[in-house]
Amino acid sequence: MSKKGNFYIATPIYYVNDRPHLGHAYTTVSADVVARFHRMLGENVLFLTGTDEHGSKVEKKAEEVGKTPKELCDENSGHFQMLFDRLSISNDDFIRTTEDSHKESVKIFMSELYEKDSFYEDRYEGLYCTGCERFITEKELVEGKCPDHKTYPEKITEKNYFFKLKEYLPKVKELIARGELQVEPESRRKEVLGLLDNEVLDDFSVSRESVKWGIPLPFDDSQVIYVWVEALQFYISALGYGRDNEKFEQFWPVDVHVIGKDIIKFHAIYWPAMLLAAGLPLPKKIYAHGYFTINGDKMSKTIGNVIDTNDLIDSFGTDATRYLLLSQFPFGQDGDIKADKFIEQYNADLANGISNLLHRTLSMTEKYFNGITPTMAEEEHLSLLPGGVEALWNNYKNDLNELKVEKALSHVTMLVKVADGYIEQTKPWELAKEDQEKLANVMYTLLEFNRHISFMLYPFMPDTAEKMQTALGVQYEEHTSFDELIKWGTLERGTKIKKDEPLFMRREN
Ligand code: ME8
Repeated sequence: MSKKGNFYIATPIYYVNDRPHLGHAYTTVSADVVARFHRMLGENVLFLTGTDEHGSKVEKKAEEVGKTPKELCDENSGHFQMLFDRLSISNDDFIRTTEDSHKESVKIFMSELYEKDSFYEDRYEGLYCTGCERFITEKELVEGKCPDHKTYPEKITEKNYFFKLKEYLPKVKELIARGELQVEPESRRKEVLGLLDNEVLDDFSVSRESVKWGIPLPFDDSQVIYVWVEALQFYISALGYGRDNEKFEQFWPVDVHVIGKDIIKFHAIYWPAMLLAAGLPLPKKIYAHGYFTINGDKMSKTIGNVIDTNDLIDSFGTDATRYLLLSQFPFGQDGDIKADKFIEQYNADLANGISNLLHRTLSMTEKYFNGITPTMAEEEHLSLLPGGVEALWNNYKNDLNELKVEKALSHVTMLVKVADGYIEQTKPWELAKEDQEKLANVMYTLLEFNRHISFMLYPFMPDTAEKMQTALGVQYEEHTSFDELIKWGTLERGTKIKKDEPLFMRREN
């Protein structure tokens, strides 16, 4: 494929105080879809994820379970990496903030801000929620507790260095309002602009005196860098910031940060302000997706409805897990994961849908044309698909460019339905008795439908897409351009198909 420019996408780096959960899988699979789509467009993609390993949350958990922080980090970071492998995440690198290279870049960045006079020293007295890894105000508390973690915050009095956030807020606001720094979806942009309008944000502390598990401040080693301040810098330390600027020059600014809505303030306000202070370009886009519930309830250990992603993969396989996760509700909104309907949906969309369509198509090609893709005499007029596949591809492409992940996936389901309807309408088994030429057109059209489905599926279900292409005898050449690949009628006539086991077998409840 010809390279058309760079595309850098990153997920948050996840805390290692525990093993990964479904929320981490959701964000990472979604970002993987976008990364794979951009590779399909022929772009030079850099896709990063990783683990956020310092701070009091990890320090405390390690103490609780009788391990050193590093032991806990190694163990849980390993669980993240294993899970992402099992989910076919195509990340180009996996960054751990305990790596020396990250520490080195962070020290360089912090020294830079120090030299630019962006910090000042002060004593701080306040409430700290370890679960959130942030200071929390009295106003935010519900019955004295953090509303998210249902725990009492700690009262902290210590010497800290502060970042002059307020100096940069007008500029951040202006850039977001002008759309130069895109914050999406619109509801999140409004939320961020609201925060900036109400002037509720104060300078924030960039260091902690009482925490030991972290990176020391380069200009005062009695303090470690506040975990959020350090974690955000992963997006540039991973590019070799300050160490080897070649990759940094090539990929910064990031094209999109894909995050959950819980951490929008850090990404859309604090991070841009820190970059402005350092004189660096800002991210092009920050996209915050919604939070999900499971069968209508908040996913929680107390309710006992926590779904282990590994169990889902054991039971449905990698690609079906990816499909089930992404097809539930519009990306960007809050939604419900209807786990009690997984089997029903798996049977309807995957076993009876995608898998059955391919299997029927291949069986009929074997039966009527000895397994050879027939020559099409004339192009079929597809009344079921106004505008043809071209229009569908345009919508698919626009949706993925706008990160409407679930909407792009719905075009694939739609195309399967169109193809099923086409079989019912044309009845190949009747044509086989009376009209060979028409039968050849119909079978070619069906095979070509399956080829398009396979390519549309690729970002979502890469292994299934590959199996479909092997079955159809399609060679996916590196040099094939996206425009070529989405054209109608490029399936080669005379190709031998390879019918194998169905892609997805029906499952009993
Ligand atoms: O915040 N629904 O890490 P974290 C959807 N280390 N997504 C969810 C979710 C849910 N119910 N629960 C979690 C951190 N997520 C920091 C980030 S980045 C420089 C540092 C996802 O382990 C979502 O992406 O708490 C959310 O933003 C992320 O997990 C939080 O992961």
